[in-house]
This record gives sequence, structure tokens and C-alpha cells, in this order.
Amino acid sequence: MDMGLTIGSHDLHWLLFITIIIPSNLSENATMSTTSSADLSLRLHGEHSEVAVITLQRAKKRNALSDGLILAIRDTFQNLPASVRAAVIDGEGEHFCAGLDLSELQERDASEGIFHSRMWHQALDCVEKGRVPVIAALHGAVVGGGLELASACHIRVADDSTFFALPEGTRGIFVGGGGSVRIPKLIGAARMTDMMLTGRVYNAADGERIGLAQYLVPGGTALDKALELATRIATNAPMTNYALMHALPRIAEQPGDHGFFTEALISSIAQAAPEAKARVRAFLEGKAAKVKKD
Ligand code: 1HE
Repeated sequence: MDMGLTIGSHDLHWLLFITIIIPSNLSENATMSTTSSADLSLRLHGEHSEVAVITLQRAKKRNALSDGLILAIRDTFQNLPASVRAAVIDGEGEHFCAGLDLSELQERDASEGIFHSRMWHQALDCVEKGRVPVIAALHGAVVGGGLELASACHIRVADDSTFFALPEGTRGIFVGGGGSVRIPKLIGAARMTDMMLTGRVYNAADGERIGLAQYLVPGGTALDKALELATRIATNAPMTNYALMHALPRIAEQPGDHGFFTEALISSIAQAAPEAKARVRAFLEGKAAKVKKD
């Protein structure tokens, strides 16, 4: 049993008391508000409440990730309402996230340090390997654990105020929230090593160029773009989204021959779904959208 997965959670569950209020006359693109802890909110968007927007709300501390906030992220992604088919995560104020709450950084012995890191791993795993695709809407600082959180998402949209850094190197510590696994997959180990050794900061354009974000948008529009993408993703067949989140990353790490076989299995499961058959039939009958040049 990995005790680190539950450390400290018993006294922090109050942080995520979510009340969902369902208006009877929900119109298209309406926002369904929910309330939660002071540090995290969850709101539902769309005609069928199919998009969840999860907002870090510690602007005074630049959305620094306290243990309570990390556990609230875990609990929120584990307990998304059944209607939700895609999610967006953003941050209130001028920055997405300043990383680990350094005021909580304590002297830990090695085993306590492992448990703390494993708590982050479990929480961010709930983002990456949860039920629905997650889009990070980025602005301002995306640093340290903030970049680790963003890298657990499936798509990153950066507005032009965004900057990326891994100040762990200069603080005498190391990434502990899964960054050493996820960030090299985005930008390569050499670039991550440079960021940590030298404190290099990437601006939004360079961040997008090297792969820290897939979309670069004008200042103040990252949430709009993320919502647009999430709304579109929510219309995909659920099995396709599931395969992309759970099968593709595993296939990419398998030896080629194993990957081909896993691909054959998951593609046969996806195409056997009645929804997939209906979508293909709709195209053949001229009732579905063609692929268009942008
Ligand atoms: C914080 C934190 C924090 C701000 N923990 N309190 N992360 C870092 O090393 C980044 C540290 N933060 C910064 O470099 C800057 O704060 C920012 C570039 C993000 C924003 O600058 P600015 O000028 O807008 O804000 P500020 O005045 O520096 O901060 C406002 C308040 O937030 C201030 O507290 P106040 O009581 O004086 O108002 C700051 O102390 C507080 N604050 N960032 C705690 N991170 C799983 S391992 C992950 C390891 C890491 O993430 S290490 C990297 C940590």
C-alpha cells in the first residue's frame, strides 16, 4: 500500500464541498455555477453542462499550490459530475500558478518527502488519467509545480502574457509533481535540464515553439479558446476521447510491435461502438461535416 496517496487528506476534505445548483431553464452555453472551497471553484458550461471549468482561486498567493489545494484538485477530478465530457483548468488573477506553496515547504525526512511527492503524483494523475480530456488555459506565471500541473493536462493554451520556468533548480530542490516524467515528453530532457540548471524562462511564443503549449492566443483570451476547444471535444464519441487519454500515451511508450497490437485492440473497440457506426453512416449519407481547410 502506498501511504503517500492519502497523507493529510483526512483533515483537508472540507476544502472541496461542492454544491451544484441546476437551473431549470438552462439555455445553450449557459453557465451553471457551483461553489466549492475558497481556493478552487468548479462551474459547468454548455447546454448539457458538458464542460467543467475548474479555477485555482488563490490569486493573492499567485495560485501557489498548498497541500489543501492539491488535494482539492484530486477530489474535484475524481468526482466530476456525470454530465461532464471535457474540462478546462485556469487560474484567477494575473498568473496561472506559482507552483508549490513555498511557505509549506518544511524539513521532511526522506520517507515524508516521498509521501508528499506521491500525493502530488496521485492528484495530477487524476487530471491526466481521469475520465475526460483537460485543457489548461494559461496566462502569466506557469512555473514549478504550476508547469507540472499544466503538463498533466491534455492540451495547453497559452495567452501571450504566459511565461514558463522551473525555479526548483535555483531553490535547491527538484521537481516532485511528475515534472521529470511529463515535461521531457513535451520538450525533451535537454531543454528541461537547461531550464532547471540555468533558471531559463521561456516566453509564450518560445514556449509554444518548443512544445510547452499547443496554442498561442492574444492576451486575455486563453479561457475563451480553451472553452471553445473543450466544447468541441465534448461532442466527440466518449470512447475516442478515452482511447486518446488512456491508450495513446501507453501505446507511445510500448515497443512498436506491442503498440501495433494495442492499437488494433483499442481501434476495434472504438469502431464497434454504436455511436461510431452512426457517425460514419452520417458522413456517408452526406449528413456530417467534411474536413475543411482553416
Ligand atoms: C508565494 C509563491 C509560492 C508567490 N509559494 N507563496 N515557485 C517559485 O519559486 C515561484 C515563486 N513566485 C514568484 O516567482 C512570483 O511570486 C511570481 C513570478 C509567480 C509572481 O510575481 P508577483 O510579483 O506577481 O507576485 P509576488 O509579489 O512575488 O507574490 C505575491 C504573494 O504571493 C507574496 O506573498 P505576500 O504575503 O508577500 O503578499 C508571495 O510570497 C506569494 N507567493 N509565489 C508561496 N510559490 C511538487 S514540487 C514543485 C516545486 C515547485 O513548484 S518549486 C517552485 C516554486
